Amino acid sequence: MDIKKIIGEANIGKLEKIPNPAVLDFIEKYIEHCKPDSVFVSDGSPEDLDYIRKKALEKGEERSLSLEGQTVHFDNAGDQARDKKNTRILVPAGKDLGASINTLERETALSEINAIMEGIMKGKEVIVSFFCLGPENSPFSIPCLQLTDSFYVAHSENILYRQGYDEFIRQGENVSFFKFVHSAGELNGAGTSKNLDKRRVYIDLESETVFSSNTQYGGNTIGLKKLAMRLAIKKAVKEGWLTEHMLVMGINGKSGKTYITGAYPSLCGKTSTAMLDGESIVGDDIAYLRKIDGVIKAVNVENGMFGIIQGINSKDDRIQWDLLNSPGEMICSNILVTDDGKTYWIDHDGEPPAEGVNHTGKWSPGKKDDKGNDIPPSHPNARFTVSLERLPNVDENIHNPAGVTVGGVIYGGRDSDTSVPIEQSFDWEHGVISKGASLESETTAATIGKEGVRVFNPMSNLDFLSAPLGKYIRANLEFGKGVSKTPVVFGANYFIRDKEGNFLNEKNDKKVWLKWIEKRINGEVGAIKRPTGLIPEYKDLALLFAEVLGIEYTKDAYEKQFMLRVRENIAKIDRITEIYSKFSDIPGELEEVLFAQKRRLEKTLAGFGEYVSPFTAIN
Ligand code: SPV
Ligand code: MN
Repeated sequence: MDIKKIIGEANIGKLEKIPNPAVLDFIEKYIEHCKPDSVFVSDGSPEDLDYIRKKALEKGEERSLSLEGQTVHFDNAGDQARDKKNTRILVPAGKDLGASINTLERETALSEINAIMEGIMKGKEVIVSFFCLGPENSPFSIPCLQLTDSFYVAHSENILYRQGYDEFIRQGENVSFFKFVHSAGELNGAGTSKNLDKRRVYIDLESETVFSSNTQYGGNTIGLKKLAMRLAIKKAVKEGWLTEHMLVMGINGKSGKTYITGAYPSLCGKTSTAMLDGESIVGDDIAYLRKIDGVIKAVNVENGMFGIIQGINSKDDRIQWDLLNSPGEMICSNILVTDDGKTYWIDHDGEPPAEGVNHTGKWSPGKKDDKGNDIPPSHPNARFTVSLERLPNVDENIHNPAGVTVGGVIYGGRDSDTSVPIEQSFDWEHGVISKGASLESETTAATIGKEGVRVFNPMSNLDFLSAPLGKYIRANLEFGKGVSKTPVVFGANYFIRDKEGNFLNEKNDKKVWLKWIEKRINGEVGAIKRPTGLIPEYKDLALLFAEVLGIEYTKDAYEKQFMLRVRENIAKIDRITEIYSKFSDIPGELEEVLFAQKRRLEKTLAGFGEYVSPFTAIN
């Protein structure tokens, strides 16, 4: 096989400009192995991006929608979310990363994935692209090389990431870079991955390469998203910085703009928080945090968003609604599309159309699955891919190579019965341990499996860990030390319910919580001390609800939302300590902090009972 001939002269010309020989070696190796019929090297120029856009349509991987620039892509009905089971971190024989991480012995895994990928691109064109994680030319930048035989994946990456061809040239000969090889594998008549039994996402930490096969769903295929995140967590823990499943945003207040980061598991309000109108968005999913000159700085690793299209309506999510209803480049996946290219999704305004097409094929209201359950109009994990530049509230520092200064950090979960909507922790250590490392969340449609099951999800990063949990927690604890101003840590929970199962908050209440956070960081309001942290005072929230949402916030609502649920909080600590007792390398501080919290709660239980109103002072 004459590799150079397959790559072709024009492509070779583009590759020769990159001074790092490892780039060409890698490309040649995997072309030889995966055997595509042809190759397209993108240097990120407008013409190259356009070629990829057009090919995605031509090949049927995307179809045009009625609004100019919008397309739809469908994944196989069995390929709608991240496949945790078949996503493995490769480790050398005998090495153990602990129970929380799905590993596979490296040599075995590499031979398995090599066999799966041998000749997998026959009959297809492979797209070679260069990207940069984080802003270019910055201490945060990580160059990336992607090979994929899916124009949908390459197109998505062109929307979601900063182009990196120039960064590869700039960084010269010895740059180390992340590498991704993806193939959708054989496609069925509908153009979706057919051999889902051979779906694999294998992360080789040693060579910083990720292999992804027989899948199209973005979370399994878009190399720079969760695949790179796993490589970056290992790198960060080793080098003393953080890779987090976090939004980055600015909150406006009397003191100007304060930047915060926020970690929430998938489908728990991260994107809708990052996009709140009146505030500004730097990023909605993945952040790198570094200590630079004693100051904690964060950047958005990405340049676009892969947001969930569920429950977006004109009332609750104005910015997202407007975006979805205006022309401009956007890929929607796994929504409902009518004959005339109109779109619909779960909890869209108005009634669903009489018929349309979704990831299950032809759809009309009442369509049932094999088990006789109603199939909703769109998949609950339907997504839209769009550049952040298109948002009216994109932050001016999104590409700042120095990042933004982090004033606060939020850890948020989906918790129906334990945590109050918003609470400040006593200090960094208390926050990292009792909010971050103790995060629990009910499972959602973002991963394959049952929904609504309470699972442990430290820092909302459990699915992506590639370093032992204890080392990762240690890295977080150390990160807050030796800085001139330690970020203030908060816990958030938008999903607290009453005994009857009714949500106690409206979707927009988070606007108020954020304003309160901003005021706490800047020392503008007081707080009430509880065994679990510091909660807002009624009077401050009443003012904020009136100011921000124009509504009256009743004492009754406050009392219900901020009621201390003592037994539930004790039970949570018991669950968490039980989980951590199974690990050998957990920092001792964890047990100390949680034990002290349990003692405070037990004392409260003895003195005040199981449910304590926020109007009751606890000394
Ligand atoms: C998530 O599930 O956390 C996402 C989407 O942000 S995915 O790309 O699937 O990871
Ligand atoms: Mn995510």
